Amino acid sequence: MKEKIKACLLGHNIDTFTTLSYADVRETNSRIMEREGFTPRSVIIYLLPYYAGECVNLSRYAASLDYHIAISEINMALEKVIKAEYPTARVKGYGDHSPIDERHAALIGGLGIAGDNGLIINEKYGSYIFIGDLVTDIDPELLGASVPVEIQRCEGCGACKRACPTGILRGEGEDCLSAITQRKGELTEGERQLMRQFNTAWGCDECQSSCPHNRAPRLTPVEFFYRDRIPHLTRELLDGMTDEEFSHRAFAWRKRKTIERNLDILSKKQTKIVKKCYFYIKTAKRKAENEQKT
Ligand code: B12
Ligand code: SF4
Ligand code: SF4
Repeated sequence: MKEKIKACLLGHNIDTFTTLSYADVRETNSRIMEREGFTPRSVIIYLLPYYAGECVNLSRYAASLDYHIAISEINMALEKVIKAEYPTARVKGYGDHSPIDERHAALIGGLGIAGDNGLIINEKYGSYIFIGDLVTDIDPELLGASVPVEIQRCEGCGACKRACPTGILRGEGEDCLSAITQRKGELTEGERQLMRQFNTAWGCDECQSSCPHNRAPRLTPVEFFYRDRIPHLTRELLDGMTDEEFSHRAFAWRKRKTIERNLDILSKKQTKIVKKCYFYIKTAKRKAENEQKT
């Protein structure tokens, strides 16, 4: 069965996965499985690399279409493979709102090491990966479940902590800049300034771009992340999106108002730059004219 799972994931260009016994993972929300109505016995956990190039004013993950779409496509394919072998099996796929601690499962599955920035770092793809998982009621032995490995940590070089704009990684700040950009409603002037300073309309990558494990990031082989990619989001692009197109973006879950607010915050920075440029041009012109006169 594990070979079939591997072939299915490789069909989606995913080469990093493992299977674990549910007894070995850390359940963080038992109500999810109660609602599903089956006893979880095993888990498939995989990494989805997403680095597809650099961005201007969006974090790297947010330039691509919403990764939840990719994860649910993959989970559906995995479910098909499992059901073909075990037609009565109960299966449920997740990505984010899982009954288990996904990062912990990826770590004990040996898929990466724990970074001091709170992220999983994979040997091949660095931290530019998402985690997807599928819970089943199949006997873990039948899925070839791995024995959990000891969790490895990064070398603790401190670069992510130094680079963190809000200081939350140093235990100083109140919130993560990524969370600030995703918050609805009014932001404080300090928060708006941070967004301008780090030129982000959605998310934050500072603790990732500063990490030595991401120095030469490998481009994702997953085609999904290149589809309709927007490295530089403008108000024109956003306004031109139909509601259907908008709903596929990573920033859609907070509705249009939030991302519009963020772009407005950044546009104030551009207006400032343009004003500054005009000021310098004017001063230079005046200086030249004065020099000609004398
Ligand atoms: C909510 C959430 C966020 C929140 C809170 C982040 C956090 N660290 O908990 C915000 C919006 C800030 C966020 C930001 C990002 N996220 Co996020 N996020 C999640 C989500 C959906 C749930 C995490 C959670 O709340 N767990 C429950 C809490 C209680 O568990 P915990 O982790 O043990 O919480 C402790 C610590 O995290 C810490 N803590 C709480 N808040 C914060 C905030 C920060 C910044 C830090 C460092 C620590 C911290 O205190 C908690 C109690 O001890 C997970 C998916 C998942 N299921 O894990 C993705 C997930 C962790 N996020 C992911 C990503 C990619 C990001 C960003 C890189 C996106 C971006 N470019 O902006 C940033 C990175 C920020 C960072 N350095 O962690 C990926 C990480 C992949 C990887 N390589 O490990 C995940 C696993 C999603 C996925 N399916 O792949 N995220
Ligand atoms: S920047 Fe250094 S301390 Fe931070 S996650 Fe990367 S290796 Fe670890
Ligand atoms: S995403 Fe940005 S603000 Fe959040 S922990 Fe990383 S560097 Fe700090």
